[in-house]
Amino acid sequence: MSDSFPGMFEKAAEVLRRNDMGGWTRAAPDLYPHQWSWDSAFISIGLARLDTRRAASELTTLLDGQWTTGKVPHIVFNPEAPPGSYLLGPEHWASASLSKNAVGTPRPTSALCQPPVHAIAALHIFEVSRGTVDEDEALSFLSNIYGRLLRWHRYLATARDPEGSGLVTIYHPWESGTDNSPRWDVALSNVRVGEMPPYARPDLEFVDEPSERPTAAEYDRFLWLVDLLKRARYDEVKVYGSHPFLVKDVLFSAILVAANEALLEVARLVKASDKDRELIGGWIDLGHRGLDACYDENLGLCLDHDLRSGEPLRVRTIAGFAPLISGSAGPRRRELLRLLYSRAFASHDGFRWQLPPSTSPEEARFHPRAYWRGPVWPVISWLFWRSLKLAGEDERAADLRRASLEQLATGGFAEYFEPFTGEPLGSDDQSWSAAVAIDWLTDEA
Ligand code: 9WN
Repeated sequence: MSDSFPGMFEKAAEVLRRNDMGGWTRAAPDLYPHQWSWDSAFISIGLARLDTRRAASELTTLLDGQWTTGKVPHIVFNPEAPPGSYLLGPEHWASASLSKNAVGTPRPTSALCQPPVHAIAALHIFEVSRGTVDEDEALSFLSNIYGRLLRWHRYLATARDPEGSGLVTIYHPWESGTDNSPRWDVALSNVRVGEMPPYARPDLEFVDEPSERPTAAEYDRFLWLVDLLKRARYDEVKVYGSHPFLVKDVLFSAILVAANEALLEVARLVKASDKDRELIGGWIDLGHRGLDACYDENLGLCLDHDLRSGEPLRVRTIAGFAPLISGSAGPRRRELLRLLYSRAFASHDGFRWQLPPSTSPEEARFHPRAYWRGPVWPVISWLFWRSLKLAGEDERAADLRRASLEQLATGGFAEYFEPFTGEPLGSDDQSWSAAVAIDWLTDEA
């Protein structure tokens, strides 16, 4: 265990224990009282260091909510959460009554999805158990979960990429996991909001200032997009034909490539068929090509594409470094790293730590406190750290890990951090922040 951050491991483990709902973990104590998809994947990465069996159940309880199409819903609801504690509860989504593809039991789900970190997490759980008494059990966990992960990735490769571009289409900024990023501003501005009943904002009760959360105009659009998906009864083909927000998301797509690399290794470990392995290998190649096609020479970044307007979404955010996450950067890797560590990103004057901000501080739409518009997210730092390590950039990876741990030691396990002051923002005791701290602390040992 790391000696440099005394007591931190225990504190992080305590956060996960307090947020443990018995087999699954709420994303945060008040602001997010349910099980979120990519949160759970990160949480299981941290849990693996505490208890591999419990880490495995984090993923399997989430996958119990998987739709028959293979989609893994972005929220699996907590039946015990007080009614109205989160704006869009299960009754609003009405997933099982609107779609025959949704599972209604044991816990209802939302109808969107989030970036597929799950195969990375499943492989991690196995790797942590390697050489211990739990190894056989972890291998049988992998064998059991493999089919579900394959179906999930197949859903993304087909329903979410009918063009065969290697890039995933999202229907809502919530699917990106970077909800309020300026990445979505232009595409959202083309969404005309229709009649909607008035609604309350429980999320604003759990943060210090409204500026830490999306604005009313943004929330109207978020809710309107959900209304439209409901009207289409969550039918993918109908949505693809009529939905006003259809965007190729490069960060989601890059995480899928990294997850497919992990899935390929899982396929090898569980002795899956050659056919399966070829299929996964094909998805990886296509993903690399898709990301390569989104590279913008002028900005030196990868750009999301709005399928409705046919235009790239030109704004400098963390998503632009997608090829680093997927390992698709090839000869551009050095350039991307130079930009990541330039004043336009992690080495901006006055930043407390050299960590990647969600939006470039040189963008007009940068805001150091606003949701996904500037602050630093520890889980995003973890994704970069993992990619740096895989690419053999050991020194940079070590620096990033240390800076992140200092940030968490100073501000606690907050949801996100102001990049200049290091002030913790959003929710306290966010599960995934505690989980990546645990992984970082154990990694040094
Ligand atoms: C909507 C739970 C989730 C994260 C997302 C983050 C935020 C939800 C919200 O919280 O999104 O899904 O209500 O703002 O943006 O990445 O998974 O932690």
